[in-house]
Amino acid sequence: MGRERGPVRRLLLAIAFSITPWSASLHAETGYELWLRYRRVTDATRLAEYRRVVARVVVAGNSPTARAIREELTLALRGLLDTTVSVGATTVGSPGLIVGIASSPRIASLLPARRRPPAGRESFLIANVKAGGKTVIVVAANSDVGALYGTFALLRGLQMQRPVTALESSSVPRIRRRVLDHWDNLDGSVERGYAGASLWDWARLPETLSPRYRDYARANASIGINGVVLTNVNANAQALTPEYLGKVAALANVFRPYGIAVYLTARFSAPIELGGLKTADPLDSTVRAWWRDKADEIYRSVPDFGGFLVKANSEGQPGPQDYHRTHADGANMLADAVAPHHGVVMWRAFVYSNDVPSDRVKQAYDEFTPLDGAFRANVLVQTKNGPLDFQPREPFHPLFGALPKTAQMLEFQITKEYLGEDTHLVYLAPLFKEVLDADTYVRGPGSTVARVIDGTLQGQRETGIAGVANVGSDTNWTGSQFNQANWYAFGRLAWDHRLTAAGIAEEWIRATFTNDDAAVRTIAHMMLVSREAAVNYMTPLGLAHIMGSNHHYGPAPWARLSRADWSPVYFHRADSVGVGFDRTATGSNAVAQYAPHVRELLANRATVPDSLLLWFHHVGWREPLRSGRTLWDEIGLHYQAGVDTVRAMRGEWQSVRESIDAPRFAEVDSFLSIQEREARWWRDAALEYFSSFSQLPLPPGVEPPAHSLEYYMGLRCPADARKPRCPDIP
Ligand code: GCW
Repeated sequence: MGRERGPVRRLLLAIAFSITPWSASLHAETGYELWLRYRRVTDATRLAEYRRVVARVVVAGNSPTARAIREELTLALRGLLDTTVSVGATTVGSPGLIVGIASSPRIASLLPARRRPPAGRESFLIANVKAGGKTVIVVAANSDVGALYGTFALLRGLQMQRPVTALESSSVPRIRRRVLDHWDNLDGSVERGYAGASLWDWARLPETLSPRYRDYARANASIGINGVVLTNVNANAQALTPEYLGKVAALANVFRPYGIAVYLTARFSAPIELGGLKTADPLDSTVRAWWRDKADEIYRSVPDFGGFLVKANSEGQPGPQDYHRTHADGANMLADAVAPHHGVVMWRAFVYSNDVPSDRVKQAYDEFTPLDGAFRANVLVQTKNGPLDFQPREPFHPLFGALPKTAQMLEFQITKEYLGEDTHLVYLAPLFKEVLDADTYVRGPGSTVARVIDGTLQGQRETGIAGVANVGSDTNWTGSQFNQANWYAFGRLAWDHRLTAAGIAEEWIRATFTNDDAAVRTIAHMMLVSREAAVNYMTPLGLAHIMGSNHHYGPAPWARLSRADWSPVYFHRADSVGVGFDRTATGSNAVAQYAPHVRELLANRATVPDSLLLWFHHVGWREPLRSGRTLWDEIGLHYQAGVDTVRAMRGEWQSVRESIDAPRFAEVDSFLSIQEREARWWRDAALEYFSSFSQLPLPPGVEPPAHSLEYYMGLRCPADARKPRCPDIP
């Protein structure tokens, strides 16, 4: 019977769906639409106001970008205003919204003389003016792509249901290259990707262009991302063959109207692998000629190609050091190849070697500071936010500010390799902000990482920021609904690092989920506490790198690997006395890499923040911290606080049920229950392990671990790169 019920039920469902009004089926809430969801404005007064003002829209011009703006406005206004709005290159009657180039006669005649968009190709102005006694919203820019950014800013205002008078703004990006780095392999897999296979369907390109390519470009443009590295930094030279370059060109053509340039990773040994040369020595003239020819070939198919991203002499990747040359020699060779075409080279500083008997977190600084001033003007040294590897919390990387004569890019990881991958709700804007706002003190107080990166501190003209993408072919793009917020937050902060984590969360929630004020407040609260919760249940008080090996999922503070500096035990250094890595002068002296003020702050037990304590100090289990409680008690209470926060988040999510559509509500709800279970797993495994050193009882308020240390050590997570899970964690 059960067998017969299935098809009958499916048939009934099919009938039910076929009679569902088109608008409802169009609005099935999968998360696919991201923050470009454009639902009808819920505030009746506002809806009436918008309908009154924005009845007719003119977007001048016929460039592909102008057409993209018209398409976006047609879609968005139909959804938001729930009525048909005429959107055209011209209009009969006077428009209520006009988008175009500020210097065009039509827009210039509307704008008062003083009101112009700020200088720059990407900047824009949104102004309300009166024409014929009626309000007209003008989106003015210096280029079509600026007009596109202005349009998305306007739509953001409408999605937030701001009064028309509050839509006025003007904006200019603070960082020039705002790039997503895809760690996508040519076989469709994504390194550290938790959202399904790669978006790029190489086998079907260039002929078949998935509609997702355009939706991906729209999403990026809406938050100001203007560059995409298509391929993994663990690079495959095949991406540079004529066959693949044709595919790359097809993607570039889709992205171009949205202001997005493509970049590729360059495998340093490509001249050998593809060109049949005997060497890839960057000072060898045949090698240099090979790269020049390759660059010329790329630019013939992709005239606005952005340039190369390179991981060299790191984790087994080939590089200039194979030929006893420096990173600067390698980067400059590629920079010379792309310079005639105005391309750049983004050269990663994520390097460490097993042969160097030094603290791993010191190696990038040691290798790169002697090269300051040696890089070409079109090289950006791309440095991860912290000196280790995208941990839940790290101090800022000491290279920021330490290369005054070098353009430096900041690399964040949007994909949550170390932060619960797809399921855990961890909003990363607080992490991004913590780094951007960190003060390097290299030119006195106020020398923030953000000012190093935006070029204002040390006078850099080339500026950039990269985020390792969390996007894949899952319907919801990012593996979970809330991971979308991290893509969004990265883009918004790349455009303007002064925005706040709370402000960005609010925008995202209103566009993505609901405009109900109480629900917005609750969800924003969940998001804003989530990163500290993850730090607490994974690596509190400056602990780092104690996760499971390879898949990097779940706790394994006991692990010892073939390389010392891959091993959790190397990083936490627990013993019978205490725990933590002494990076002061009595230890590895990594603190010496920071400017004097920061160095002293971190080296001194009295001034180092608790949040970085065990990163810089080996602290006795019984030593009192600021709170007056012992280190051991604080460790226990922090782990417990992490679990408690996740529990509270589950309750908060329940309280917004009425405001959220059923499918997305249920998905988030189920992921939060996974997160709570795994937060307990982290807490219990870590406390069992560390108590084997401290030999101390857990303080009151900390729940006793559910299982023995042996139990946690014996768990084997399936090492499925996409979703390692330990299903039998209680
Ligand atoms: O965090 C580590 C990852 C590697 C990655 C590497 C890097 C692309 O575990 O998967 O390789 O960083 O940033 O190069």
